[in-house]
Amino acid sequence: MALIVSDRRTLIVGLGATGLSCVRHCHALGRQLAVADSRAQPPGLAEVRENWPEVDVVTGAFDPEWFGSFDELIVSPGVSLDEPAITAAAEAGVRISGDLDLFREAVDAPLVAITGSNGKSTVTTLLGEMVAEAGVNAAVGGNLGTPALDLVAPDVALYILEVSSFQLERTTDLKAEVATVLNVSDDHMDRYPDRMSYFQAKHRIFQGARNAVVNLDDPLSQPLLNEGMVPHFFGLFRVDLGVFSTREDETGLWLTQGLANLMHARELGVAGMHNIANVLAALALGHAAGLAMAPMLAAARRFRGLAHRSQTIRQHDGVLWVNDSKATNVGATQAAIESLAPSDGELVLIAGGDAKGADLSPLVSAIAGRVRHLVLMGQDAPALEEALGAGAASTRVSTMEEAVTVAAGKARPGDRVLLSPACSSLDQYSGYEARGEAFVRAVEAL
Ligand code: UMA
Ligand code: ADP
Repeated sequence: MALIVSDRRTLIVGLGATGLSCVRHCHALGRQLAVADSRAQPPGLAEVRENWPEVDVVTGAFDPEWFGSFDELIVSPGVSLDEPAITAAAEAGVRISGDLDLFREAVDAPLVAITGSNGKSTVTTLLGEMVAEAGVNAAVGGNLGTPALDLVAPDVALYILEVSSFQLERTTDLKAEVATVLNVSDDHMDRYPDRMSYFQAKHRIFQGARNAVVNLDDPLSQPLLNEGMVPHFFGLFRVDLGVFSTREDETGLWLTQGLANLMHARELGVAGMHNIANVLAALALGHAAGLAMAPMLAAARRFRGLAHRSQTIRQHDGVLWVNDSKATNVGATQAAIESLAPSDGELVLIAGGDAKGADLSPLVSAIAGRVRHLVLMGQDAPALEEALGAGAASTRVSTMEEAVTVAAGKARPGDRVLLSPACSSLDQYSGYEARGEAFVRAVEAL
């Protein structure tokens, strides 16, 4: 990368993983930099002090006057664009952007961009495995974990990025080779004034895209087609020319492309119709990106799913224990309950945490007749109890150990106990992984 010293003054807002990647990148571009973070000890502070001691890092309350003195703010996804210092800067003419705009300026290789309310990480990871199997040098990351800018390298032939609505709302023109909104259901209602704003943020993924992968089962995933954007389709039980779909015959359930059978669903290492939809999405994305079918199917057969997503932990005293800690919204929990297909109250559901302002009512029909007992924890346990209490008996608990003990007491042989919180974990844990690990530890100790 050429070092061109620039007099453009850039403020990087937020010093977590994204902020650090932006500092590294902008420093290499020779930009004049400063960093702001509202926490006293942001996670990336030591690394900046050590590697780039000349970069000013200001912690504590955001100062509108100082923010307004820059040419550009690069704002981390966790920082709301409604922060008064940011809105004031925008009104004063300061350019507001995020790491994906920097990424777009830095790379020429094609990009597959994946968003949606649920299934992003699963589809992004599976597509990464398909591409690796096809022998293409791809870089895989984004909201999945490794910030987009940390993936940039000259020999990368294809970028595959999971992108969040927070990233997209501050991205102008992603110009993806292939873009998709996998599905849309309520999430992050604490960050958006209404559903439409969340939906619109997600649809920014299609700006400048050449190919769109569309979920026929979710009208909200369908882009208002840009001129020249080529659509590719997937959907369950929607066999049609060109569509990645499923059909059932006397031998079982098939994954299909157009009118042809591709593989039996039972060859997959992931369970549940939502995961079959995820595999179809990955096939459609890979196809739109020009991958051959054989390596994609080989990778799909090998894929065993990700930890904390409907992951079977153990069978104990005839009860199956399942960790779905990554279910941080209502749609994910609905999918997990449906994929376990409980009947006649065979399920004990552990849920709760921070519901992020979501409408919990879709869970009422999901639990009806399926849930023997609800174990509720975290900040929004009372709200869950109010929304769902009529559908199943419930117990409120304060720790995961207690939740597992209560669930073990309520479950009968043949039952399943599912941790699928429908809520973010941040009221009690550092993240969904820590919550899932606490569950696994408690289940293993039974
Ligand atoms: N910060 C402030 N003020 C605020 C909020 C945050 O100063 O009001 C600072 C924090 O003090 C911290 C920094 O911003 O120092 C954190 O930045 P961040 O919250 O943007 O998080 P990063 O570490 O940069 O991680 C982000 C994504 N996090 C969020 O979007 C909240 C990560 O997704 C992503 O993996 C990473 O970039 C790399 O791209 C996580 C996530 O939870 C997994 N995403 C949400 C989701 O999946 O639902 C969207
Ligand atoms: P994301 O990255 O969008 O959060 P993940 O692949 O990590 O998605 O899965 C998160 C949760 O969403 C899982 O716990 C699972 O129960 C649920 N899930 C996965 N795929 C789907 C889907 N296609 N539709 C609905 N829920 C899903």
